[in-house]
Amino acid sequence: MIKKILWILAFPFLLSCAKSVNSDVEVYANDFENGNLTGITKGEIGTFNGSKVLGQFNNGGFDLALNDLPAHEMVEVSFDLYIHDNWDGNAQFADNVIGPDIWRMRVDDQTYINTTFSNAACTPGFICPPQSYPADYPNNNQNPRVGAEKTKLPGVCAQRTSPTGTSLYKIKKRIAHSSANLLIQCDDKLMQKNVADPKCDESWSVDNIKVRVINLK
Ligand SMILES: [Ca+2]
Ligand SMILES: [Ca+2]
Repeated sequence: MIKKILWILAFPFLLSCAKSVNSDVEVYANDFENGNLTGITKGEIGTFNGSKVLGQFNNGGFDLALNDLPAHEMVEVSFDLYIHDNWDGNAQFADNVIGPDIWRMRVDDQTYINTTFSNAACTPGFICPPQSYPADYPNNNQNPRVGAEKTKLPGVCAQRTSPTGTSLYKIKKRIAHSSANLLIQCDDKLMQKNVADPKCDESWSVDNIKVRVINLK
């Protein structure tokens, strides 16, 4: 009888051992507070609003490579995306002097986000350029800051006033994926030809990157 009870108690554990991983496992989490750039190329640590972040970027970006992942069917990639200062969204007028301001995320060389953000102040009497997010660029026109989790956080550039400051977007993508290697790439194609220091006019950074691997069975 005792043997039977032990077997019943042990059975779920034997079943879980038969699986290669649990159903949902966090394999990467980085808030950048300790300066950890393992697996990241091209990125550097900055600060924003009292927190360490990856950035700020303008005509740049970062790669995050993860290897030796446990067996899985999906990955979930999530992070905070800060859009700093005067992004111009879909703006294409005046010979592309100020836009479009494109931001992209690719996973294993496949594009999952190819969008624009507008952080324009929308002052009466001035053109208020739309953004593509949460849809992709081109052919989508949303109001500035649609989909943002927070707006009017501080700006990053002391030399230039930014009435709209920084907008925070929560990015989360679940992707069918089974390879043991994962390459996440985020970059921008920011356009700002009419200022001496474009990075001071518009830039971006990320924080709290998390990657989970998921089995559906
Ligand atoms: Ca941080
Ligand atoms: Ca611009």
